[in-house]
Amino acid sequence: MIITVTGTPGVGKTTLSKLLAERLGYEYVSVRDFALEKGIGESAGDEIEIDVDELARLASEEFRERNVVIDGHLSHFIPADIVIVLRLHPGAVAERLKVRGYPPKKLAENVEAEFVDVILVEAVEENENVLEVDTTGKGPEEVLNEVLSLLQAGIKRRVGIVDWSDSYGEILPYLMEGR
Ligand code: DAT
Repeated sequence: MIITVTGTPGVGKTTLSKLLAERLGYEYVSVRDFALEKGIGESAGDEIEIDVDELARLASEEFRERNVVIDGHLSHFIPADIVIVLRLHPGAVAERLKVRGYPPKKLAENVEAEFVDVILVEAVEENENVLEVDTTGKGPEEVLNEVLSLLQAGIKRRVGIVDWSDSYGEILPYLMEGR
């Protein structure tokens, strides 16, 4: 079983993926580490650029017979049994990325991406089985329990559960600062 955990940077993918892998007894895999190990990631400053077609091909080959939770904002390009898309209010994304020291332009790009559902849209284009989970105001254990309940109930698709349009006024200063 391959479960991928995706979402905008800062939404809590790594935190959830590790908890979920531990609870299910699955292996935890980071897309970044996998890509570097396989030589399909190219360094671009502090980030890496990954060839997503190669990522999908090599990950399918590698994890076909294994139980894994794969963490990364490109993980939804990997063929999976279930894709979990974590969502977080864009204002909260901005706060987390500020704490992480993101420069204004990169921060604004990611806040805007969360605002307009970029990763959710990509995920539903790639896979039927997408579970969207709103993490706003929820601690890691609460998010974990929500995901476990959905998996245990056998729910394979749940999308369209958030609407960030009301947050525009709040995120506008970040967008302006990143121009
Ligand atoms: P990502 O992997 O999506 O970039 P992360 O797991 O590294 O995100 O989390 C980003 C920061 O937010 C990190 O300091 C841990 C914190 N965090 C993660 N999940 C959280 C939650 N549900 N509630 C509060 N803080 C959380």
